[in-house]
Amino acid sequence: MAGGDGELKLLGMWASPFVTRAKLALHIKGLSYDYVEEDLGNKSELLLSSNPVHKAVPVLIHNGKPVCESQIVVQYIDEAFAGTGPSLLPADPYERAVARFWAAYIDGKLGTPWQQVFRVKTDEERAEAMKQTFAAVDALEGGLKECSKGKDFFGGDSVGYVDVVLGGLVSWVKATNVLVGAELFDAAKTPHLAAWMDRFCELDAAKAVLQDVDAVVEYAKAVQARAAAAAASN
Ligand SMILES: N[C@@H](CCC(=O)N[C@@H](CS)C(=O)NCC(=O)O)C(=O)O
Repeated sequence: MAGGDGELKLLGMWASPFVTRAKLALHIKGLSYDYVEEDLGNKSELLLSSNPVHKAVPVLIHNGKPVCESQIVVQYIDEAFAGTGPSLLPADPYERAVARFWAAYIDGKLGTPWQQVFRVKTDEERAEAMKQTFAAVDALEGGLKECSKGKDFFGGDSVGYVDVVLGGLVSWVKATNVLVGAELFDAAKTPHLAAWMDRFCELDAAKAVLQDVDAVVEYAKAVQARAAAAAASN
């Protein structure tokens, strides 16, 4: 892997879908980097000083300078290493704007209710969160058609920015299917997204980087159990 453009260090946590985005982008660009696994219950001084605002992973440190927030990290990797590997963001400014729109949609409109599925306390709240999540998946099916123009990926013939942003979530999509008993990217309801996920998982970068789904399922169950125990003791 290339690494000639300075020192790259990624602060991460294995289960984080946001960290997975950064790993995917680095892999697709063919960049080598040092990976530091953080204990989010006992954050390192380096993490706290690199991301004092959010105190969250991922943080990419390039030649000593930290870049925070996964979508910004992916864009930074694409721009700072423009001459290395494939480009992620489209060259055309309008297409770039459309890609950024759908990337923002993924975290805002899809990610927000989806996270709630694991956090809410009642069955009614969970059903409402699932309803909103499925509505966002439906809209994203349209986003895939718009961005891909009928080709394999949001980026067209090859993976692009939105593919990396959504791709980071793939092991959590599969883990959600197991945990909730419903297919998030259902082949009957959202055939393009379902086919996209199968294709994405065949990429070398995905095989190298995506978390083991069973491990994510166990991790999610442990987080839920800790949250339930904390709520019961209050
Ligand atoms: N919007 C952020 C979200 C990052 C995030 O939520 N990271 C989690 C891990 S998945 C984290 O580090 N949380 C800090 C904590 O648990 O204290 C991004 O896209 O990078």
